Amino acid sequence: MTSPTASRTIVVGAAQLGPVQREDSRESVVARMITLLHEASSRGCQLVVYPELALTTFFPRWFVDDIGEADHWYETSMPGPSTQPLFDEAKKLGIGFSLGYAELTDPDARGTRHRYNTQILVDGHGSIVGRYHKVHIPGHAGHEPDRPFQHAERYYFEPGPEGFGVWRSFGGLIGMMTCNDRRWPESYREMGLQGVEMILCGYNTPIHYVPDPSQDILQGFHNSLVMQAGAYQNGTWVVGVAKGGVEEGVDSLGQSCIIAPSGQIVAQAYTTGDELVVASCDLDWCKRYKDTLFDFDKYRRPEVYTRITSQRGAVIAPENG
Ligand code: ING
Repeated sequence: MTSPTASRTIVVGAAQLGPVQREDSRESVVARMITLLHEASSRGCQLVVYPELALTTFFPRWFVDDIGEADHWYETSMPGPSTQPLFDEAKKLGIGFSLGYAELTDPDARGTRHRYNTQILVDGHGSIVGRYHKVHIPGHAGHEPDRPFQHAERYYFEPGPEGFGVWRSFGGLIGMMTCNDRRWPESYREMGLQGVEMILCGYNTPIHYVPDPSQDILQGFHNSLVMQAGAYQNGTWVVGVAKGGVEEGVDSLGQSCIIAPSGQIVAQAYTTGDELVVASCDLDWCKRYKDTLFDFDKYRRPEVYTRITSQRGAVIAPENG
């Protein structure tokens, strides 16, 4: 138990990655991640957050008819041969990290292998203390040849069945979400109702949004809007970490940032390449919001929120009779 005066401050590094091209080996990416880890160590970080699908290029931008041809994009063990050096170096430095990757599980009881967009939380001793399977899977499931590039996440990944978790680690309550999850208020609230104090979120976000190009110019605004709102409305830190830059011809958003429970951006990337963004995060700041404005137990009215969990789509209000 920490003394009442000791602050529960975590120095966090958002380890943004620039593009990972199709031919880039996992080993070359892990080497870049270890370079960022060393910088994090020199800047006093206890926790480093890497992007979604950090180890490979964003392969859902292509469609393959036989999904087995995509198996090589997935990890079948974690750590595996290419990621063991990252685990070893982090353990040696006593730094924890969060890592996003494509997971192909072992066969389950029915012999089915599952494909998840996965994120793990590793403590400073090199142990995996949390595993999250992305809940909100955007994009499409079939080949759409007219698109300039695919976003076929619904073909390559199943939605995570477990929902959102919060883990006691780094002296606080740490949650995880991935990319499109950050656009849905339910993601933050599900963790907020578990007392979350810091949410770690990696993302790969193409600037060009094929279904509505008018949104392209707003990608940076929407990125910070949703994470700032989620942080404030749940009294939690949010760490958003991009894989940015032009990856296989697709311009992807950078703007990794660290957001306080007030909703303020306290640190932000200013490149679209490999860049470490560092902030000292006092977890006790969360109480200023959880114990006042957003005292859920005092102010929330779940008895009138029934639509939120009973409906998937909107049921449009009837014409005035
Ligand atoms: N990517 C995108 C995201 O939610 C997207 C999908 C792109 C949505 C552009 C809206 C606009 O940031 C992932 N991987 O979820």
